[in-house]
Amino acid sequence: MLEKFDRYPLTFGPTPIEKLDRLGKHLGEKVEIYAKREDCNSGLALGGNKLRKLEYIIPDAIASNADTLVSIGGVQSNHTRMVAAVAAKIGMRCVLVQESWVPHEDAVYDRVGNVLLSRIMGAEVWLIDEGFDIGIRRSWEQALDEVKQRGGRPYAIPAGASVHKFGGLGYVGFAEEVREQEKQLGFAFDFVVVSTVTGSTHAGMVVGFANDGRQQNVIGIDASATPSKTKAQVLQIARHTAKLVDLGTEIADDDVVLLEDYAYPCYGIPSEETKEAIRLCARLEGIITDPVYEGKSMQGLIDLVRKDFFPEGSIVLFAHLGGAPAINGYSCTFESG
Ligand code: 5PA
Repeated sequence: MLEKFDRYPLTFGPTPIEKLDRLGKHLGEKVEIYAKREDCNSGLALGGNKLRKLEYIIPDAIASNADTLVSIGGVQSNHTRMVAAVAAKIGMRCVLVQESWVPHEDAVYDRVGNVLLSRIMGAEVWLIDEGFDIGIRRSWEQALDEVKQRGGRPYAIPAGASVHKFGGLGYVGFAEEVREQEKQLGFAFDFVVVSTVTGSTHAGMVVGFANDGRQQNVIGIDASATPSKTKAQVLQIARHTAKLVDLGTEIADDDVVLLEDYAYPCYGIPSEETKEAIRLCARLEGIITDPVYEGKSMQGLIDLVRKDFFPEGSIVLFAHLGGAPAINGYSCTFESG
């Protein structure tokens, strides 16, 4: 579905799929659990889901003759870290607007983890005191204006690379890759569990899996705590992306399955249950999930298995999208492990 689009390679290639045997056993062997390791997808600054998206965006940035990538996220945004890494890799400058999306407690929250890595990679980091919102932000538009005023040529990448015209393509590719891997594995996954905030990861999967009618088996776990806005954005990106790739069928409202029960108390703050899920996955599998995104989708996966949401014998694929560097901003949360 993606042959006609330019792609700038930023990842190692297809990401590994591995079985989470001990987690599956711990949960009573009712389902088989696998993880697709998008968190191990690249040598660029610890990798993660944004690189699949950026692979289809960077050719447009280069063609536009830009010299500066300008993007936005929270203080511990993984996305802005990935934009900083890509800017370094392709030889562009990088300006990052990092807003106070999370009411955090750690004293070093704005010094460690993702923001630390972005600074090391040479990005200009603007810390802005504004709250969480996945939409287009004034601070980002101001950064774009400022780059122009300085004589630079900015290229705009929205939050999570999501509402960019090509933002949904990368995760269409994920679905195609899973289909290929299923042929080698000799079975198909019944469900895919994915963490959803700005929406293009989930939206791309919906379009990619719609190709064989499995779009409603993509189970989005909302981590934004603003689920109606997030769901609307997933739908909008999925519909736009479906047209781009000539899917040939319409995306219906109920093709986007977004579960709202795990984002509490708010974006970026883990509940007790999220922390338990992070510990359980780490202690049974040695896999690190973070308090903002994958900790919540892992919590959702565990709870859904316990609640028998998945029919007995289902084969479930957990999309591990990365995000571990942010855990450095949560040292108080885990000071006793
Ligand atoms: C993010 C997003 P979407 O934004 O495409 O819905 O992806 C959700 C998601 N897992 C899931 C990880 C590790 C993520 O980083 N991160 C954002 C960021 O600024 O880092 C866009 C919010």
